[in-house]
Amino acid sequence: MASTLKTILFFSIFTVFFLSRVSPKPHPLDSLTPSEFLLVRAIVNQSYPTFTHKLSFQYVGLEEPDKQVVKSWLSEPSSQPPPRQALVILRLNQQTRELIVDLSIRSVVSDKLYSGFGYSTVTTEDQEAAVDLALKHGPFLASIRRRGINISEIACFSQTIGWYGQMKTNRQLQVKCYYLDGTVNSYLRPIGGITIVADIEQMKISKYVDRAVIPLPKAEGTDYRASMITLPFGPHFNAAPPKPPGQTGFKLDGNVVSWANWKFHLAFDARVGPVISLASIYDAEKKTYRQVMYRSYISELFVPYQDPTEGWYRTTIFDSGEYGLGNYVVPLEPLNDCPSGAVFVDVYYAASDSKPVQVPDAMCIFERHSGDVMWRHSDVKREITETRPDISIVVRMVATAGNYDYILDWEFKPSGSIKFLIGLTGVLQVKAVPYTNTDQIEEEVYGTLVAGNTIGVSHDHFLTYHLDLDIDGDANSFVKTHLIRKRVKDENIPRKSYWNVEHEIAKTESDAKIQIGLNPPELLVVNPNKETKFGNNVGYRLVPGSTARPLLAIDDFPQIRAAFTNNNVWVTPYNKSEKWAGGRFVDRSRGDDTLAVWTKKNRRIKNKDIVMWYTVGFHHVPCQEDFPVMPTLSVGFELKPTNFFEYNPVLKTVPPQHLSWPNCTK
Ligand SMILES: *[C@@H]1O[C@H](CO)[C@@H](O)[C@H](O)[C@H]1NC(C)=O
Ligand SMILES: *[C@@H]1O[C@H](CO)[C@@H](O)[C@H](O)[C@H]1NC(C)=O
Ligand SMILES: *[C@@H]1O[C@H](CO)[C@@H](O)[C@H](O)[C@H]1NC(C)=O
Ligand SMILES: [Cu+2]
Repeated sequence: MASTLKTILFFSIFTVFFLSRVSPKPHPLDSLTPSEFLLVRAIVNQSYPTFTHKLSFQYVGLEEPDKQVVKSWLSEPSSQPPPRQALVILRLNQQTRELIVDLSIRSVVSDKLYSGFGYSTVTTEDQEAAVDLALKHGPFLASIRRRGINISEIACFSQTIGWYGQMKTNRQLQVKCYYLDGTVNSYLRPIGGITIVADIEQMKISKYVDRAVIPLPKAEGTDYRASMITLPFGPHFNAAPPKPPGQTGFKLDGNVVSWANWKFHLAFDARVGPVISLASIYDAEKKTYRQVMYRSYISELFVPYQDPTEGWYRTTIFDSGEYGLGNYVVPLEPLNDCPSGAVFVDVYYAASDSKPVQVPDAMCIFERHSGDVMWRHSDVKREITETRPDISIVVRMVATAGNYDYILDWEFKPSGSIKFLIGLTGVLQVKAVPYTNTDQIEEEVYGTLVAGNTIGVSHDHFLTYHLDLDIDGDANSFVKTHLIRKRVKDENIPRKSYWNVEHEIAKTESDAKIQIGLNPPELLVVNPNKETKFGNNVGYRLVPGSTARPLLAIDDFPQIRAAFTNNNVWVTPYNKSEKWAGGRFVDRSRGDDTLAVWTKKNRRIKNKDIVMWYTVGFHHVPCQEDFPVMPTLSVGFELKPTNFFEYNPVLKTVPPQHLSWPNCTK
């Protein structure tokens, strides 16, 4: 991350004068640096020189050290950090290889040919190759002529195609084309009626069908640039008052963020985007930092479209496993994407030649003054009022997955809560139809007519979070607190019923597969070996947000591949290799390496190092307001301390000193 680089630069200039101030030590969980990507490239090239091999780096990321190694380093940070290693997935001479490259001894320490089903994330080059093949394909050019449109105004994008029971699955991508000609919105004028599938290994079009000429949706009304929108329009906003200088409120030491009572490590990965590790919270009573979350990230993002026709049925996307959520990262715009006082960090990922690609201002960290109340009370006579504003720290990244923009927030509150928020905005995936009014529609159209000749196709978003909680240590249990209706037994009491709680400790993985319905049990991760003064096990509770589950048939191919969404919650014993809920090789996968398959072993999870997987799901029926760019739709969930502290951990916070409130009228 650039902040590290800048800091290193700063300190190296001044080292001569301030020898005691050393640059922040590299942390074992830091993302790979630009020089490390280049080193990976050089080391791999020694084994497979590019002039004799056809070689492409599909993924390069940190091979994380074993948890115990990281933890023992943490307990003695002056000791030698574990060796830096990279996990590298190569496409080499039309085969997939998984390498572990040790950067400290500069050699490949493991090199395995992968012979299972599925392929790694597609690269930009793969995607461009598919588009190039389409744009050079004679029949496609003929289709364009047939429609009387201008080839130079066409923008094509490629998409993964899934798996539908075929015995043989080559690396193929489908290509969807759109017309610009008067719009800058590349996703709203689909050229309908055409199916194009490209084989990106054989480098040829493997399927081409032009079924019908369908009217093009109009360019009019698709623009979203302020410069093209007639103002004045809608509500006017005053610029937020600038933050007084020096009020970022948090400290960044290398990639470790400290703020209020929180401390955590921030990293970035091409496949999953932001990775927040080693989140711990200072307990003022115990005068120590206590572990909460070892590692958290979005392990998969599944977006199945609900149009089963020839041109659309393949569109069931796994954004993390097929493309890399981190590969979608975009620079954030100060003040609009992140508020004043935000600190921006740059990130790097590897291109298909393992050269580092820099994305400036890719993540921001800021203190959020939400305007909400953290806690308050007025006494009965209204003589005492104590109130504290809710202030938190947020880490944000935006992933622009082609048409969609996902705003991904990690929010840490002084009360101990961690909130995971997802904001959905951007442009719908739309389909061209002959209709300009719903009263003309007599067939199933699989979505909503959101504009003339334009169906916003119905779909879902399922985000599966990997939440490796380590509450006060590794050995944890998963507890379901059921709320049970009971009858009153005492005949002298006129009340007939009440509810009370029954705790159930999950023994094995099967006990921890949860579908959240009405009145769900409270779901906790506790440390069964640590109690509060009053004898409760210390824990954290999952407060679910949107809990939609898949509506696809369980035996439908996309759902077999996405079986990890069949439950809202799963718990597994910690296993460093089980990182990605959809499996390692998701493109064209067959569902044989998902969370749903791993948990069939029904391993013991009681009083063990465990990982919780939570899927935030929602169904999206598009509406006209989603056109041409949708207003942000927010969903999320929360992890909340539950008997973790002895009492309200923010009782003793003092109200902030309100130096000036420029826009507060009293
Ligand atoms: C790979 O190594 C060969 C020599 O073995 C060298 O000629 C070539 O430039 C190297 N390529 C890269 C990308 O480092
Ligand atoms: C096609 O589009 C290109 C680029 O926008 C433009 O220069 C050209 O004049 C167009 N041709 C026709 C026949 O409209
Ligand atoms: C760890 O995960 C890998 C990949 O799923 C699996 O092959 C291995 O058996 C697992 N180890 C244990 C102890 O479950
Ligand atoms: Cu959507």
